[in-house]
Amino acid sequence: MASVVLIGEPMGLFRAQEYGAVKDVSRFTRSVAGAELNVGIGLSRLDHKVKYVTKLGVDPIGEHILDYLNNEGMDTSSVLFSDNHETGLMLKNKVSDGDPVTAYYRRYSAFTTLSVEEIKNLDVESIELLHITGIPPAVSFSVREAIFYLMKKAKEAGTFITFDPNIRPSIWESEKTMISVLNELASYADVVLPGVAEGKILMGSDDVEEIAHFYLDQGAQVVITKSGAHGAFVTEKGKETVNVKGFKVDKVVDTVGAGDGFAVGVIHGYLNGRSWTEAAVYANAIGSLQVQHSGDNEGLPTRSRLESYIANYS
Ligand code: KDG
Repeated sequence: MASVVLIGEPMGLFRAQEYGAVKDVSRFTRSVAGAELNVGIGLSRLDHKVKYVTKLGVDPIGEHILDYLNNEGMDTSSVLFSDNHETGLMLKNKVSDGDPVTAYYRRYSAFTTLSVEEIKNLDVESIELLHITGIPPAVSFSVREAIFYLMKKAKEAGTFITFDPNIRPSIWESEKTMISVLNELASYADVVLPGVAEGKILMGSDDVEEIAHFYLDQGAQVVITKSGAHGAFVTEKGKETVNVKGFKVDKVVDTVGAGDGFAVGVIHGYLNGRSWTEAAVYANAIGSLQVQHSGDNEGLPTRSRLESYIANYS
């Protein structure tokens, strides 16, 4: 049985093989993307039992994604299929510095048609952890409803919930809605994982203490705030904030997926009974491994790779 359930939209990812704007690129490499999928892959590589819930189109991209998930050892028994909507796509440019630009082809994707009815029987009561991010509630009203339904059901059952706001302003109908939905979803979570820049948008401050106390006051037990090169700030209810330093890397190849790697580390720490500051060390380590790769999940380590990376880091 799965110990972690994730729900999200996977996409076929086409990564540019040449520098420049995507419109000018002629060579791409195909892989897979999706924030929750990345977290699921990361946890599976660390030997956790993961169920990934999604809805795919019956098309070559959807088939490729399903094979990919199965090869990564994830439980795909709750993956659904749409007969008349396609799997989403994403293009990403190649950069020598800074964040890549992404172009989405996902507006009427198969995943956007997922409904409460289709996930009603999903077991979130007897699992150890439900991980939710802020991307699915942006893609359609029916998915938004399904995410609220699952979070409420998990909360009532006492299932541990981690939440990464993962803000994607370009796919929300308005910034106001994005802020109110994401902050409401965060109020169901035991752990909230905002970035400093996300805090600025979601609650109007980039001050780590203010961000943390906003979510603690809403009900979280711990807030772990990501601050890029400064690492992570761990604020547990009733305790002082602790800064857990980041891992320096020689060359950042691509920042996409680093936040997902970070979530993998936090969840891995929790499932292994570690303290939140120890979990943040895993999180920083995995985030730093992921930014050294151009794919969205290719840098996520196995358990032995993670342990040796941390042990040999100086
Ligand atoms: O966090 C990485 C994700 O952003 C990427 O894999 C694609 O899910 C994705 C999205 O919607 O941006």
